[in-house]
Amino acid sequence: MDNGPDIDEMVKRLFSGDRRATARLITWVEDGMEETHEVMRRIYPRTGKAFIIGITGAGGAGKSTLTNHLIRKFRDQDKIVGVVLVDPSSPFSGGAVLGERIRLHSHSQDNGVYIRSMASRGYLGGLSRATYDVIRIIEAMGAEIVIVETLGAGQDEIDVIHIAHTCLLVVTPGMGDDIQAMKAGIMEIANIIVLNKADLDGTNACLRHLNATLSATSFEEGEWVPKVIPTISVGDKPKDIQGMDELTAAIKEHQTHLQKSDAMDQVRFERVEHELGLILKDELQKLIFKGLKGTGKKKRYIENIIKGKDDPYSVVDKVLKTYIKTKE
Ligand SMILES: Nc1nc2c(ncn2[C@@H]2O[C@H](COP(=O)(O)OP(=O)(O)OP(=O)(O)O)[C@@H](O)[C@H]2O)c(=O)[nH]1
Ligand SMILES: [Mg+2]
Repeated sequence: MDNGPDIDEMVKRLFSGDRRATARLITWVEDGMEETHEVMRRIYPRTGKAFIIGITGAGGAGKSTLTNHLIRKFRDQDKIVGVVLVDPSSPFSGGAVLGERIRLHSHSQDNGVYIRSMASRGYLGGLSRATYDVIRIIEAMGAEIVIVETLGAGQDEIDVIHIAHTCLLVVTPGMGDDIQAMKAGIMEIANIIVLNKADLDGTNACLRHLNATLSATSFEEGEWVPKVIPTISVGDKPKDIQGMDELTAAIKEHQTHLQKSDAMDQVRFERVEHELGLILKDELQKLIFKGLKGTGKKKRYIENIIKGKDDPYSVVDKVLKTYIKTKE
């Protein structure tokens, strides 16, 4: 009798929006289970259609608090929402005001929200292959919107832009120097710059600075000009919360802009391009290590590198030449 996991059953449950099946499948992916290949193959045709919002920024900028507000906005529109938190530096606690509501959401009372955090950065800080798979699983579960929260700003490369259709960069007042430093990259990262914590000192100066940076940048005809949206995401009373309507309107506007241009196809292309590269790298490595198994070669390679007789680059060259016949 085959006691392996029942892929048919799991995929069926996933398609029906079953949260426990979703959670289980994500764990399979994170554990690198063999079965995930078959799962991904089967669910793939049902994925790729959700609208993906990336939300990035420094630790503690307010990404999760803003995500809470966005979840509520999208739930008000009856959209099924998935949230993936990559390497959160603090738990997704929910803002003070919305805490209760979100706790409710994340505790399976509302089948319309699925939140998952994952400690899964690839090498070089890029989003790992598992992130792509997890997003696809959540899409297959039925999510129409997927919010991906990643830590980081001002880094050379923020991979979330390759996954997300709309990318929010969250900054806070007092980040003036940081913003200065990332001036060049900021337009490439952010479709919308959220100036969160607009209740704090320095907000106006920061706004002026951001707008000046934008005005000093030239945009081509028809090109999207990043929007700056000030927000206050926490407060004692609901009316203390500000900028959420403007933020959702800006997201909608960017989505419309993408749909009018060919940018939507461009994002789709880049996402698949990255995904393909990641899977290829992974599988190639697995294949080669499998081939070396039992030969003692892997151990020898490592020892030689440690002894200084060889280096990883030469070893990889050698291994590739031996195991892969390239058509020259
Ligand atoms: N004053 C003020 N505090 C805020 C605002 N938004 C969020 N905060 C607070 O900032 C802290 C960090 O908020 P989070 O939403 O956890 O920030 P984050 O960017 O998700 O943080 P990490 O996931 O740890 O990187 C919390 O204590 C929030 O209550 C705001 O608009 N104003
Ligand atoms: Mg967070």
